[in-house]
Amino acid sequence: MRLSRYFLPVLKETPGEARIASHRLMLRAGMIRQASAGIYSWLPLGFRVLRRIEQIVHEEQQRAGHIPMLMPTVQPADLWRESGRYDDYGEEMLRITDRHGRDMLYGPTNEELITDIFRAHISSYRDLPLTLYHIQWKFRDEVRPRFGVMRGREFYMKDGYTFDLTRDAALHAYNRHLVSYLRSYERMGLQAIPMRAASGPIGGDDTHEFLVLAETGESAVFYDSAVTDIRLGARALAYDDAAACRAVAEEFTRLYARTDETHDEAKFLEIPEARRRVARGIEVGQIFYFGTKYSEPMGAMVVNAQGERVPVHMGSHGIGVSRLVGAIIEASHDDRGIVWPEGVTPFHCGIVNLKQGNAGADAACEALYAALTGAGLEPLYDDRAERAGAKFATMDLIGLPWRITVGPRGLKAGVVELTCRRTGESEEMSPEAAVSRVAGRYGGTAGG
Ligand code: P5A
Repeated sequence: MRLSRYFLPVLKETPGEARIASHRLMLRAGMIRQASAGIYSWLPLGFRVLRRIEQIVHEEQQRAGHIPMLMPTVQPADLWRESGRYDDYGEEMLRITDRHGRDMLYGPTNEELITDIFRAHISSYRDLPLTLYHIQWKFRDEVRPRFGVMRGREFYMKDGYTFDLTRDAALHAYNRHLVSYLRSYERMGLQAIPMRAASGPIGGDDTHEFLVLAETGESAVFYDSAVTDIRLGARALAYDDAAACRAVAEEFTRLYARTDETHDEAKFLEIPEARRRVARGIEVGQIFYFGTKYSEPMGAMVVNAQGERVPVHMGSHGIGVSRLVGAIIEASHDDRGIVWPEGVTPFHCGIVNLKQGNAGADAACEALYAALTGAGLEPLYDDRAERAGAKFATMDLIGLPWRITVGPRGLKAGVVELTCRRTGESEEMSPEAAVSRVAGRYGGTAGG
């Protein structure tokens, strides 16, 4: 993409309404624009990051064997009357009446709708286990929408629903989700710690939230600092193997880590004092096992091997896709702007032409652009007739991991400058070396 033809409305001034870094930076970098309280348009740069996060979530869900689909945003109230949640959900639910006077709602979540689909089509244990998921906009009329996309009213969520014959099988599905979520967050350059939590309006007793540690997080968390040393890394994951999934889940949930809703001071005090941590975190996902809470009242039954009709065991599992954009920035920025992890960056590399209009510099930038594109990367070329300082400030603000700077003086010596956004370190090298260095950083993930 050439910046002269792109739509990147960066703001010079820091917007007054933004109280945390991620909100400020998303507005300044021209990623989002508020349409109404807690409701945002995703401008091109923000949309690119949202799509990359969504893509990682799709890939990891499908790697775990989960099946993508798409349900609507607007749902009939009658389904929610069957589960009993139409009244229980309260004022957070946006209720709508259509022209025929029918009660509808903008979905805050989809347990009822998926249970209705299940009961219409599945009646035998032979069709289990089944995990269906979608990534779709949700609406919750939060009392205090704030911090930009972090606590929105309209927000983008991946929500998956599991159907199993027994509690044990449903717990395998729970653990499988736990593992696939850990892997997704790691690919986004984030550490999200699973913490025992409360289930709220979704229900059930078994639930974990995934928290990214950040001072600006809305949740108070209590944990053993040793949990922050555990990583999945590149290990092979056998998603169909219940024992293997359980082992990974236990490894990550064995140590004390809880939100304030389930905090137990006596247990906390058993942690060696030097490892006790009280901090704040951003909730980027939550998994639930709630058994037959929806299947029983809604009649989602299967016939088991003994010929009996039994309610199916269910769980639901969510990732806050739009919130993650803010959470990643909260975890990765400096005074100059965003520092994107390579896994989610909107463009793989920036190209800065120090002397636009200089034939040699222009040609070298064009050649770099072609070579990077040819290597499967998406560069952003700042080809505007701006001074160098302004170009650097924009690149730093939007946070691309790598920048190649091209100027007539370097070109005379046959070199360009490659700069790492995170460390600020620069190195001179030939244009070919810069391209292969950047391409090497992205390995198999380019274009993803
Ligand atoms: C699980 C999937 C559920 O709704 N039903 C379907 C279950 N869980 S949840 O914890 O309530 O939401 C899942 C994730 O969505 C994000 N989230 C939000 N993001 C932005 N703004 C909001 N107002 C908001 N509310 C929830 C969180 O990341 C949460 O973990």
